[in-house]
Amino acid sequence: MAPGDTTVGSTPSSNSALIERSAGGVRYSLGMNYTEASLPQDGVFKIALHGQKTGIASLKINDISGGIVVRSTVFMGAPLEPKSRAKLVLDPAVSPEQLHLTVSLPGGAGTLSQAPDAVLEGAAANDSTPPTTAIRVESGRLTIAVDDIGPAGVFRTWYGTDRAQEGGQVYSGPVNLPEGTTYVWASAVDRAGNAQYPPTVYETCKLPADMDGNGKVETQDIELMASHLGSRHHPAFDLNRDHRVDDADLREVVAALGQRCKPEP
Ligand SMILES: [Ca+2]
Ligand SMILES: [Ca+2]
Repeated sequence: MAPGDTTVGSTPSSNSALIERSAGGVRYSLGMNYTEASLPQDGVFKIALHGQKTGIASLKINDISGGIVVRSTVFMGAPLEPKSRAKLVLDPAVSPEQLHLTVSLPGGAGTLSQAPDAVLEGAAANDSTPPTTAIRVESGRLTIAVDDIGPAGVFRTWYGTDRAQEGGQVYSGPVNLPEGTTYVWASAVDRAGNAQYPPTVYETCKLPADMDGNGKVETQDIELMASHLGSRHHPAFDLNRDHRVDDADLREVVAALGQRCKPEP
């Protein structure tokens, strides 16, 4: 997957990165949407993200002067996996546009070099308000309206039809939904890395065991549940709401096998 060519995404309910706390003078914060490093504008700093699990991680570098953020350099969606690394060398002699985040892929599968997706200054660098989305579905056609609050500007809008909100696609204009779609989520992220969470949800029926949102409970929903057994903090899969995803939740999907959505009047 090449940077800037990301076609699959997921909601930022968790961060796949852990920062290496090696550089003095840098204040780190590992947020839900992005990992942030705030630093004074002097000296050379090396920043490393350590992949904790498969997912995407965004990195925001804040240049601090007089206690305020004067510039943010934002790298969106570096693909990380367990044991992969993303590294960045910050040098005051190098302009932010020339910086590169180098992502080393696990198993010696090479590296990706990612240029910044945004270099923001002033009010845009201090934008901390995520955009909001509104979903409209008419005759199976999806339209997403994005309301961008704050000066940074929208970076990307995602949508998906799975209840787990993991199988996202980039939204670039009205699109026909797969036949039988009864569940749609949408989320947008701005150029400062602020992502809407939780996403906006549109559903035409209540069928929680329909994990892939296609309106029917089938074996593929059992398979989806089975692949998430043992995961925590996953409300879509925790059907009996006991804060665990285990055999009890799997049994609920099996018991619902064959059920179909009845569109609400
Ligand atoms: Ca299904
Ligand atoms: Ca459970």
